[in-house]
Amino acid sequence: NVNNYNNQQTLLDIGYNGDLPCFFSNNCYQLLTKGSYRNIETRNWGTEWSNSQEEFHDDQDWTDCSCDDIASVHWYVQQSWDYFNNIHSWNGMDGIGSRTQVGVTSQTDAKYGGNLYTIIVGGIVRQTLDVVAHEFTHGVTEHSSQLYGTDNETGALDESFADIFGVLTERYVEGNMNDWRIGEDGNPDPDLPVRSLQDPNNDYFHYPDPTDCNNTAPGQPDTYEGQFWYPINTGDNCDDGGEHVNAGVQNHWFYLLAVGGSGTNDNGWNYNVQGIGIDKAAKITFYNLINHIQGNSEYEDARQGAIQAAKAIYGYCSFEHRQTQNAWHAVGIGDDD
Ligand SMILES: [Ca+2]
Ligand SMILES: [Ca+2]
Ligand SMILES: [Ca+2]
Ligand SMILES: [Ca+2]
Ligand SMILES: [Zn+2]
Repeated sequence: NVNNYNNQQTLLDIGYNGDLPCFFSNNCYQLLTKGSYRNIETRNWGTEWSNSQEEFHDDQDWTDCSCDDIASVHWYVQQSWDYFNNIHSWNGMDGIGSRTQVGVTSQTDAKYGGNLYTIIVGGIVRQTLDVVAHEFTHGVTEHSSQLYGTDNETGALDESFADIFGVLTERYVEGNMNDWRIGEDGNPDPDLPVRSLQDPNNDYFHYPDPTDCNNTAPGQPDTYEGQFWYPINTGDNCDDGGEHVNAGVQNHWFYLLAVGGSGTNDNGWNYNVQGIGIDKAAKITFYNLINHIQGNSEYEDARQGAIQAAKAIYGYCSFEHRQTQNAWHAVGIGDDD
């Protein structure tokens, strides 16, 4: 696993002199980070936080023991915290630095546990940086916009913000954008989901088909109500109204806004987006999440909020404003500029 803490020695050498900085008391280090802004505790998950076991080690080099995996997860959450704090001045999940609790389990799983600020992750294939950062972002969406726990189009926006900031956190750590996928470092397990912001229609999606949980969905849409769009509120579903499926629309909007692209979408609309760069696209996306998105927002609201964000940050009729509008047009929502 190339993203394991054990194999991140170069990065750690730069940032932490080879050590994972942790809380120290009674001659023991604990997977608890209470620095000037990070506030994270990681435990071996039981059935709930109160019966989960704390993890201790005799020094700050956690690579020489079976605690390597749990230490890696703790480090990923530190990186997620740092990304939001250092790039967006957002401290922790709620912006005011409340404790994030991380439970590491032997089950293959990755989820955000709701209003207890808890991430639960397990199985080496899910213990990867972008997946952990995705779950951390659910904590941010819950406490900033009340998005977490919603379904249908609103749930799709929640999943999309988590995918976008998951990918951006991995980029923040690696220093450049190597990959627009999320979940790829846990593979080659063929049953686990991998989503691509660049190419949502790809064949490595591996998510249950909302209309038939025994089958795998063929891919995600890159166009609103286009190919692979899950028709919300029709029939059975096993994905809260196709929220992981329909996330592809905003995911691809972000990609096009960042790097640009031209072509014809599933509606037959011609589009031409000039990329404004990943950093500016991230700034617009975060501003939208914090200031405009609400617990009942749908795709049209996400479009309007992003355009408002681009105008607020870069000015009316700025290049960034126009490309934000063009990128939504490209994914099938609204006119171009
Ligand atoms: Ca050691
Ligand atoms: Ca949901
Ligand atoms: Ca990735
Ligand atoms: Ca990767
Ligand atoms: Zn999610």
